[in-house]
Amino acid sequence: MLNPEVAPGPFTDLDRFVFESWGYLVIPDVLSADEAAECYDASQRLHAARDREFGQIGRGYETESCLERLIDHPAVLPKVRGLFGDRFILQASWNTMQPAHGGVGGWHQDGSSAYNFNQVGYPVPLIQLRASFLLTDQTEPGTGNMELIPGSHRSQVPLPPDIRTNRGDVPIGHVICAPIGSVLLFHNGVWHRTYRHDGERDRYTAHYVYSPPWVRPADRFTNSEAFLERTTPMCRALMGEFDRPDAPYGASYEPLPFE
Ligand SMILES: O=C(O)CCC(=O)C(=O)O
Repeated sequence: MLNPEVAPGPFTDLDRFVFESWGYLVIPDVLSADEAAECYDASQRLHAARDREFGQIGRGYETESCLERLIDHPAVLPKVRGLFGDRFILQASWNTMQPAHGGVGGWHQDGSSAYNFNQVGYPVPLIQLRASFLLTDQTEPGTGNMELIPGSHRSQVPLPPDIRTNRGDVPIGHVICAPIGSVLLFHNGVWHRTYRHDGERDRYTAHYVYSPPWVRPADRFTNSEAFLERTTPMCRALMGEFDRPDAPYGASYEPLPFE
């Protein structure tokens, strides 16, 4: 199926049109196969102490430098900047494992159980922009792909409850087929799920979620002091370490240190 594919780097007017129309972009060739393999090994270490079942681990960037480098990847960050402007944070980082022969996940929009984003207004506002780095090859369906419903961030009605309950198929479900090292960038309002994984090798995906700076981080209550001290100025700022972030009128957030 057609992919909303765009080039890495600068966020063009056409990228914006594609994102607004579909709710997501696919950026190929962000990581080399070697870089993706390094991140795959790091992901295995992160999940090593868990049972071998679907699960997500946060804060991998604190211990794994190859995952830290993805926080401000030059192929992706200009797209985030194009959508959010000069002030945003890394709201969370989730490293997801889907075991070999894992089934489909549940359909959902990203959001919150407390005053969910769709209560804030229509269309559902962009509050969590997720960059998903594919650490395995997903050029074929049934390889633990993500499945998204194009344009569904603009739907005035929710996905029918029976489809959600029985994890049913949707005729316009788009199983993202993309090579290892590609990035899927998507709007929180897009209905999506984990697609089935028929392969023999566990699948890992590294997700980075960006938000306006007034959103509370989800993978941490506080930042690790040790991490802040040793990381780059850009990553430090992305962890939400702004000067006077709670000064009145919201105008006091420092812009990120773009060169
Ligand atoms: O399968 C995955 O890696 C992503 C799961 C998902 O849809 C989510 O975390 O919102």
